[in-house]
Amino acid sequence: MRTLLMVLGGVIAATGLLPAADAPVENTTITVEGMHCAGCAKNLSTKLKAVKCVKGAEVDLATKTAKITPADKEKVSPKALWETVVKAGYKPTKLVGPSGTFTETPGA
Ligand SMILES: [Cu+2]
Repeated sequence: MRTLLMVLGGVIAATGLLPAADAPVENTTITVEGMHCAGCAKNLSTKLKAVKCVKGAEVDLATKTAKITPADKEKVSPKALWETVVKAGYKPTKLVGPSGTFTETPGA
């Protein structure tokens, strides 16, 4: 099963449906546990938008993800985003962005 998934992933990447592995990642996606309703999602979105250099933040309650878009040519601190989620009262479990992938508070 695992091998099949890897093959499928390769086919999808080769057909260009997904960005190639070396394409620059600009957005940051955070997996967030602990949101219960649309109010939670809106609250978190507002707080993430207030972080330095953030242009947009879309929080999806169903998929438990927050997608953060940086302002033009700016780099958003993964640590600042992670801490914003924690301060808002939710639990970040994974952050994927230009600086890498984190499953605990990023160092900078
Ligand atoms: Cu709520």
